[in-house]
Amino acid sequence: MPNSALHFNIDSVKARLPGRRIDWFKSLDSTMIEARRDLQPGRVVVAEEQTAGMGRHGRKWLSEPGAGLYVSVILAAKPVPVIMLSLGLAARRAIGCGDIRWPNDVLINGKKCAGVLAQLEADTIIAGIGINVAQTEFPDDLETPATSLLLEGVTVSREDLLVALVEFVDRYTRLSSDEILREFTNTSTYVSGKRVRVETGLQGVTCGLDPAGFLRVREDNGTETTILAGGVRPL
Ligand code: BT5
Repeated sequence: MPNSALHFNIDSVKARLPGRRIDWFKSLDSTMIEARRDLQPGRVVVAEEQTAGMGRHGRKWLSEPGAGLYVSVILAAKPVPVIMLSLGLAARRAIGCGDIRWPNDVLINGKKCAGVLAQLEADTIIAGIGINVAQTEFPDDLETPATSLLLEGVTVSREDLLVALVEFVDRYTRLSSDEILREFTNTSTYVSGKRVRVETGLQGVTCGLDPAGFLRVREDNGTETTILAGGVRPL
């Protein structure tokens, strides 16, 4: 187990985010489940480990104790697709490098080091963000090869990363839709000119975002489709 597991200094995080409600847990099933217990906008739920970490569409998120950042932030509701993009941007900015695979996986050298899940709950959105920080290995049967910041030579404490993440989530979720779409388009190599396969099986070249933040894909026969659900994989 990485040393940082023994020393997560939640007090230093709270001191740097004064006035912010941050609930830290040694172990949770999922920060998404704990967040649902009290949907106070702005509340941050963090766990050292998750025993039932969630991915999208019922998938699982590996949440090794002390090796990653497992966070949920409660947001006042906004249009979901654009919020999804803003959360990917926030995670990438907190990490300080990487590409974003639409809608919001952060990849470093083509490997996934952060994932985002957003759930609508009453009139809020629970934004769940997982960042791989200090893992030294991953199973090889994951959908996309995985990596951690440590494996990629990015050195950052989980405390600094959490403070940056909360600040960037605040900043990006306050931007207008146009600003988010512009920044996402400038940041992600997946927005245009990338040959991809969509989870539905459709294949083509990406050709921009629609005004709601959905990805457009042009098939070889010229048909353009808006991808409303499911991820994309490079071909
Ligand atoms: C995601 O799902 O990428 C969203 C992950 C969100 C995790 C956070 S942690 C805090 C909060 N509380 C939770 O319970 N969840 C959120 P998706 O795109 O469906 O990716 C899941 C897939 O990625 C899995 O099916 C695996 O193949 C792979 N995977 C699982 N754990 C991984 C990890 N730690 N790093 C990289 N890939 C992983």
